[in-house]
Amino acid sequence: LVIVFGAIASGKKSSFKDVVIKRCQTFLKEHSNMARENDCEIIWKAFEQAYIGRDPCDIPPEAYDPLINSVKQDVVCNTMLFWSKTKDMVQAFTDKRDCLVILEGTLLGALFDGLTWCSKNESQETFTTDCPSWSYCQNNSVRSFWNRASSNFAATACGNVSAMLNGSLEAPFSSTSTFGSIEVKMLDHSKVNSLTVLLVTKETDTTTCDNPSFHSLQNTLDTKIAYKCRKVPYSKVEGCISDLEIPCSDCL
Ligand code: JS2
Repeated sequence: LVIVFGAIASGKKSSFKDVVIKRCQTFLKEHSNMARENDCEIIWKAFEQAYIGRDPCDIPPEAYDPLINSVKQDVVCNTMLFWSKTKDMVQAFTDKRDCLVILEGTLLGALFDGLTWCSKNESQETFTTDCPSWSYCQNNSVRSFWNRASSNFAATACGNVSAMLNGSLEAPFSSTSTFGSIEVKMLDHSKVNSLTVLLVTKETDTTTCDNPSFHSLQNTLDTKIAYKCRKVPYSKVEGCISDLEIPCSDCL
């Protein structure tokens, strides 16, 4: 029974590890210029050391520093896109275009997007179920990863960056969101010239660039970084998701 259990347990762990390693190998195949500087096994070991054998509510973001340092990816200035409450649309839009890159479109983000993981004290196992939920505790393994990865993504941003926000919400910007509480604050004015809010609005939406929540965004943003905002019709973004022939410049 122990052998069988061991096989199932190791199968469970290797199935999670297999998913991550497979994503890593696929990404490096699709971005062959990165293959020389990135080793999937080294990246996996740097990731696993952050949470294995630890209380799943005692994983601070800095536990992932070795992982951040193990992934080598040059950023392309003027392409970085942040987002909030627009995940599905943003991922659909950026999935097939390289003019705008989101965190989940980088090697680090692509490896763990949509996954759940944790361990526990004294264990060598990775669990993918019964892990603390996002809001159960501040320093859980998944939330600390996205906070640390988001902080790093914003800190490396350069040139003119954008943020796709949801014009169907009464307050498209929230200072407690990952975008508002981490990424806006990490933008470095010595590298970033401007932040443009792309406010995606449906015909029935009444939210505009004068929305009060954007005052909070501007108060959070470094005053040396130019702030811009413009409305983008949802129908336009949708059109560009379905027709890849439309150039980026005509989409936003
Ligand atoms: C991705 C996940 C998961 O700018 C964006 C991204 O860079 C992201 O890292 O942080 C920003 C979005 O977070 P925010 O502002 O809190 O928006 P949201 O829609 O309320 O939350 C989306 C979840 C963000 C963190 N996150 N990001 N892929 O699998 C994933 N899981 C979580 N929890």
